[in-house]
Amino acid sequence: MSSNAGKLLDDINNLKAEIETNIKTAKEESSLEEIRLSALGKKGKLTSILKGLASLSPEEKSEIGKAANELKSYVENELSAKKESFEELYYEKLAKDEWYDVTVFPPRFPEGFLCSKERGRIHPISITQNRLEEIFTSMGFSILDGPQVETDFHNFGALNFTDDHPAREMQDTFYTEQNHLLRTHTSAVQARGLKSLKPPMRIIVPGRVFRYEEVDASHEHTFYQMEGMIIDKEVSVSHLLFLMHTLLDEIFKRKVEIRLRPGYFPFVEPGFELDMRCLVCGGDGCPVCKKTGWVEVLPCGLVHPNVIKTGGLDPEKWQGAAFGLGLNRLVMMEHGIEDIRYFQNTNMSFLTQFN
Ligand code: FA5
Repeated sequence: MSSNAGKLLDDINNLKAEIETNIKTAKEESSLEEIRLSALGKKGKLTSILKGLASLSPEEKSEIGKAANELKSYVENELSAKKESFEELYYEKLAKDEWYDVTVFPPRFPEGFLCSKERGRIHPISITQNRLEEIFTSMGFSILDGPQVETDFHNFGALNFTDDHPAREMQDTFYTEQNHLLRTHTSAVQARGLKSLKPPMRIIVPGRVFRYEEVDASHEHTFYQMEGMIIDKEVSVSHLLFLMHTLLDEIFKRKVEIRLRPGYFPFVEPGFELDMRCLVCGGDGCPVCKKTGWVEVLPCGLVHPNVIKTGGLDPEKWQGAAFGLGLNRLVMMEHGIEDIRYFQNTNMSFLTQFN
């Protein structure tokens, strides 16, 4: 190797040692880019070393070129490893500085956190939902969950809705750009339960649902329901009535006036609407019951054979009953709450009344 080539090789090795030290002693992530540019950038040190290539033989050029390429990939690897270690340090520091124990009262937040010192409360809808979960699990029901962003199939198709059913239209349903939708009812989890569990089965599905609604004293765009479904060899309307009476008796602990009337839902046959005498006005008429004295809270029915079939079961062998409780409205009846909008308006003087 000529002395010129030897010198270039030495320069490359010296540059490598220099970069190594610079990376090791770097104090912050932003200096890594400076190190890269000063070594490998267009006007960097490697470029000026490689200007000496012109005077070398083709064999020497290829040898020095190889060493330069090795240096480049070595530097890139070292820089990205150092970058990762900076990120790790950043998150370790964040976890240490911003850690606090949420179970300690009064809360001790890191400096700079703006937070009320008041103890948190359970939302009135959660209180009633928890009680209902206890009641139904004590009767052998499992609690199921499902996605809030659903497919058309689970929300409508599997529930025997025809393609032109009005509920699919934009007035009622929020659609995403990818053609998914925000589930409009907890019945969307019926098909998931039928597919994933073995009959006989008893399930409840508490959860949040969404509708493109005009909001008023008894209608929200985002509200809570609790689905109930039983699948067994022989299921009748009396099973359904027993479940609904148990539910209402346990929540209200007194006789409440109800009425059952025919109701149409494509996924049940026969279908019913269960209304409660409005407990906000005692039945005299108010904005919650729209001056009728009655509030729709608990539609229900016997599961349609098509739904059982789509769920993968033989409707000749299996029958079902289902209900879809409107949780917000039930809680309104329970506490005499005169406007559904209180539940979501984060008004502490409302929210702190319940526990
Ligand atoms: C349903 O959603 C059916 N999936 C219920 C069902 C399940 C029927 C199983 C049969 C078998 P509906 O649209 O009526 O039905 O809603 C059920 C309940 O949710 C209503 O009775 C009411 O209490 C409540 N609800 C409906 N829309 C709203 C709203 N915009 N705001 C608050 N509560 C509502």
